Amino acid sequence: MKLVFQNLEYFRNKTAIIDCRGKYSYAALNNRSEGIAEYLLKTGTQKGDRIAFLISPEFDFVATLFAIWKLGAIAVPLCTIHPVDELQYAIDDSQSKMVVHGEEFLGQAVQLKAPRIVSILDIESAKLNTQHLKLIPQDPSLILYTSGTTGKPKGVLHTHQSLNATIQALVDSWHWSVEDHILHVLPLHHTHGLVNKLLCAISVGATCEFLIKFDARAVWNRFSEGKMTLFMAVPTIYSKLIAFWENETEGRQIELSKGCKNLRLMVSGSAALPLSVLNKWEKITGHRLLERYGMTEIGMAISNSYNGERRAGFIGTPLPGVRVRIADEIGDIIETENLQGEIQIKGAAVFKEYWNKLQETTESFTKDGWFKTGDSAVLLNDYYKILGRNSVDIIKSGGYKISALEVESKLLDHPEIDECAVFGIVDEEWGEIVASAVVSSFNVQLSTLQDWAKNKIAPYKIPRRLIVLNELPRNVLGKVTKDAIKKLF
Ligand code: MLC
Ligand code: AMP
Repeated sequence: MKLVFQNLEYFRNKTAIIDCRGKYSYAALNNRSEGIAEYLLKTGTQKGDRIAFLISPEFDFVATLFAIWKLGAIAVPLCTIHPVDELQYAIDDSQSKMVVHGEEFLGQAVQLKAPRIVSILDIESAKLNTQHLKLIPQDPSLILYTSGTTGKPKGVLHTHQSLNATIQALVDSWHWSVEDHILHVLPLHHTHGLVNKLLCAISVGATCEFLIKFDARAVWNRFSEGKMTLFMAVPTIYSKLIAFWENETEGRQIELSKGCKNLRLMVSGSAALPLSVLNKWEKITGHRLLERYGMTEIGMAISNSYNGERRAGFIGTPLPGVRVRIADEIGDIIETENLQGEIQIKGAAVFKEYWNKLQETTESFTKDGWFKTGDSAVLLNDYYKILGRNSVDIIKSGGYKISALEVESKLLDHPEIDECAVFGIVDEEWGEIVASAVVSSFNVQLSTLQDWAKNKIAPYKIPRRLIVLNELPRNVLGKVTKDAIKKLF
């Protein structure tokens, strides 16, 4: 099995990456990744070491990722909008030996602690002597941090083989080819941006064009140029694109809509796609969005059809190589359609373990080896439909997964907050937004809380709504009843 970074020379003259600085061929990508690998090797990197990197979505991000993989080391891509505390947590938890950073992150880099911290600009290109490096598909490749129900984020460890399983399933099911050109607007420390968009593109010799940050006008402009064949995003992005289109003049709307004609596929995932967005997007662009379902731990699992039915409100049928079942509250398998239960997954794309968390890993699987997603669904006429999540402590906002418990523990550091409860409330644009109820003898205000939280909490985790209560409602066991508080909003 050829791994994604082992095929670069095969496509050597094709354009691999376009970023804000220019265009780079597959040969240039291979050379740069060898240069970075040589530096990592000289500075003592060994197989299995973790290397963290804080680089914007651009050519050097991809070259660094492949350099790490060429040495059999484990890549830990960091979130470019996380405050220093959250970056440090990922570096410490993964026991990374080195942090490689882009020049724009120097401010963060000087505050970080790691055995070695290096700017990507200080790494010169050189030829790598790779002969003696042995890599097998079962070797660990990547740690992605994900929020869970237990507070602090967990490192999801994938192997080359598990990543490859998702890549192969998507390449086959969505007909990826060397002719494809994808517009990339998502962060690269999550599965959606990293695997579904970047790695699928590179695996087939396609072109991946990065926007450094999502911007509705820039996306519409790129569509209008007519070169893109593929687009993938979270539902919030489609909402924002629709809002932009609606604010344009009629003439301009016609032009923008026309620009989408050359695309062959537009995909939505990472959160539920509202029917209003599906319908408006189809009306505006003529594209019926293909909705699919996945998770950091399982890669992509379920998808609507490329050529066949894309059923509104449903996530589709299992992707090749993925086994799906639904289990009830006591773990019994539900065989009949239309009965709600938890989605459980088996297959080659499932992760290896939570990094250094044996107990959490064991608890996340059933005794017979199925991963318990925590998502609730039904099967109806062969298509799966997501109905919600088992835990009120997980929030999905704009495609980001947020742990309510993690936010609560940070808010409790605020000097004016005595008690707090954090939860998601439904929002048309963001799917959910973070809300909090607090007990505060000082009657804390939302704006002062938000100012205080900046630089302490990632921006998308900061509460957007606040209610001050005399006490938090609790059930007979003393547990805060978040569903009761939600009704107050
Ligand atoms: C930004 N903001 C958010 C937010 N993103 N608030 C809540 N939730 C979010 N997701 C806030 C900012 O803090 C800021 O607040 C204001 O919104 C505008 O910020 P912005 O940076 O200009 O927003 P924008 O660039 O429009 O970002 C929106 C977005 C981004 C949708 C592009 O959130 C995003 O990239 N989401 C994708 C996440 C993702 O890739 N998930 C995949 C996980 S993998 P203020 O107060 O300062 O104005 C996975 C598996 C699978 O789920 O199945 O794919
Ligand atoms: P993450 O843990 O960030 O990888 O997010 C994975 C979660 O996103 C899943 O467990 C689901 O809750 C949610 N998700 C992904 N795709 C969809 C979808 N199409 N519909 C509803 N929820 C989704």
